Amino acid sequence: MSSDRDTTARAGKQRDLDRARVAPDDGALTTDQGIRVDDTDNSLTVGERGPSLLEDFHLREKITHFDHERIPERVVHARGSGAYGRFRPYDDSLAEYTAARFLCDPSVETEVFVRFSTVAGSRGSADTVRDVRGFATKFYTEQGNFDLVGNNMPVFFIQDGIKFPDFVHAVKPEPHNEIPQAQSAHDTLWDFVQLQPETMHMMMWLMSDRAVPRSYAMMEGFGVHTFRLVNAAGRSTFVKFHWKPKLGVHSLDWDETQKIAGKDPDFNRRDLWDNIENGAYPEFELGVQLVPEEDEHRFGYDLLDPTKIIPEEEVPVRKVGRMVLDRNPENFFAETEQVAFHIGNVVPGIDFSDDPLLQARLFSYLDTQLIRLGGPNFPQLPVNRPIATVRNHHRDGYHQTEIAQGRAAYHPNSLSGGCPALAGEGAYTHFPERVEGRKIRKRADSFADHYSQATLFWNSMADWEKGHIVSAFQFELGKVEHKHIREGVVAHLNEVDHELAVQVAKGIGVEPPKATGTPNHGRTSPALSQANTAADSPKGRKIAVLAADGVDSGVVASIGESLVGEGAVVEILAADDGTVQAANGARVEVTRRLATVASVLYDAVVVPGGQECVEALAADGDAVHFVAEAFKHCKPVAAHAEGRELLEKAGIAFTDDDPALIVASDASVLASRVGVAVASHRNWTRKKDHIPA
Ligand code: HDE
Repeated sequence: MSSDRDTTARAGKQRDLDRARVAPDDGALTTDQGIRVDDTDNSLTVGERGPSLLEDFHLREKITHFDHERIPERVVHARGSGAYGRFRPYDDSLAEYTAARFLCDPSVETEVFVRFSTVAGSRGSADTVRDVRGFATKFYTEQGNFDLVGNNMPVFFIQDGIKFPDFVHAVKPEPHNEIPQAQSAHDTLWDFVQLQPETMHMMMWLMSDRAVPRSYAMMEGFGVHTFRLVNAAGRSTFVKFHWKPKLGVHSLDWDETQKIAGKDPDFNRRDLWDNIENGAYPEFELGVQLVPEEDEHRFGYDLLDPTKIIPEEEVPVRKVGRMVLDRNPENFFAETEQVAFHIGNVVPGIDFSDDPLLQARLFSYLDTQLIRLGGPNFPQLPVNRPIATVRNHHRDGYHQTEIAQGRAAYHPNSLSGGCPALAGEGAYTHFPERVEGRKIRKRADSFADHYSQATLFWNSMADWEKGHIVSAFQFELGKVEHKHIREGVVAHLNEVDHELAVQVAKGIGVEPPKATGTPNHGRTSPALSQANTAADSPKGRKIAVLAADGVDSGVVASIGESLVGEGAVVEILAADDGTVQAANGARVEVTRRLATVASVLYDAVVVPGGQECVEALAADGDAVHFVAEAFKHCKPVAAHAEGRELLEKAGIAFTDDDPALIVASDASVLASRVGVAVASHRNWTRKKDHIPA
């Protein structure tokens, strides 16, 4: 392994970005033409109270630039957050399957830019809405840019890209009144669903906890479609791409998500930013499911159908490398907004399949950037520029920033010595797939099964996950005004699972189906359940410690000592900013005023002992609510000594079978139990319905 090369590769993209970085300096203010300006607060007017003059070039330029600051937001995935990072394969084992060097040379570290997003909402919408999350990665490889433009769910709503405008029109705010923002709970989406049963598998995912991730660092990513890996000898293997988060897959409580949308609409964005600033870097492993060409038809579903997964139990996910996100962008607009992903950006060794959704995407991504970024030169933008050298005869166009020298902008030429010459070695070669057939408009018969994998998903859920899914369907359909739409969806659910349909129907005033639809096949895929995910690290978690005068500072110290080193954040919350006086006379620094935060912004709450402190907290409605609400959202709630009294005041009943309800009189025991509980995320089976929201 060559460390010199690592440093060069690592520095490659960041060094390239340096060319565009403009640091603030202490020179004088100027216009865009470099004219020095001594007054930017007063327009040029006739006398003190007279009209403004058109000749005021500084006023005109300043206002004009401002008037043109906005560009169209993305038509989908408008709200997003980005970060830079690096990827390295574990070993060279993929060399047998692909010529893509960044996937099989462990001495190469490839820089990446990742943008996470929601799909339906506008650029300013809240982060924690029920929605799919985009997970798009740009690898700046030595062979050119490779974009893996995935989602946090492994299937999609439709099978053919020609339906995409219909689907997006249905899920976006309704056209007559532009309501609701960033919500799927409305008539047009569910109307589309009930008329288009190919959506059913994806709707199961969308109604599950996957649609409300706790953190971008705690969700899986999927390339969705079947792609191809092609090796140096030209042999193709089908592949599905996966991102597996090191922290496991964890989600928010639905009631909590709605409250966060008001308390901190930037919740996931802030989490990503803060964790990177704190050094708690999000980490993902890249996984692949490989299917030899000759096995294409051995599954009971079509590998080209994007509403199907290959269950991990059927073809294991092989982990081939690791990605770490370790650097925040410096300018949101320049980087996160202007980044342009394109599923067609592939490097030698990676190719497409004939999935009709994928094929339509190959058109859409380049097309959309032309309107969004205003012309064909967006690949020159700093965040989009490859580190591989670009040489071609493309010329001119809006926002051209390069000065292409020479006379010959055509091929072949003799005036530039024939340059750029056609690549010999290392050129991209399309896989010579053999295809033949008649031109027709017809969905393949092999795409006809819309229910059995929806059933597989349902069967694989833990009881608490099933409960959340039923509640989600009831919530969403409960907002649908047209009864026939509610009925239509229930009829489809009856084909997924009878019990599911009956439970949903009961909550939404629809007659439960009497007869079972398609019988449940009983198969499961345990990998689909979040109950089986990793839950062993408190990294990136936020723990609230409530405090008032008289607090036991030993508990505050123990919690900090045991968790901060593990990458968690501990915050001391009190009625006012400043300090509180501990029982031993020490001053304890307050991180935030209680009134500026809420329990929904934390993963766990700790109530230290100290009689005076606990009495003060018990008299403070905000503190009592904080504890009750954390308990309701199934979070670890911990009390030291007298702290228990606050929990009782909050209506919490103590049971022995709740590992996330912690009472201890020894501060270090308390701290270590909080650490374990917060790593385990939530006790989703807790009985808490009696606690008011
Ligand atoms: Fe996209 N999608 N999409 N999509 N998509 C866009 O491209 C489109 C689909 C995904 O952070 C747009 O630059 C069509 C599946 C992500 O900048 C647009 C179809 C998956 C992002 C577009 C799909 C995705 C986009 C809007 C059906 C998961 C955000 C802005 C044929 C595998 C990328 C843009 C970012 C963005 C079209 C379906 C993921 C309009 C036509 C399936 C993560 O080009």
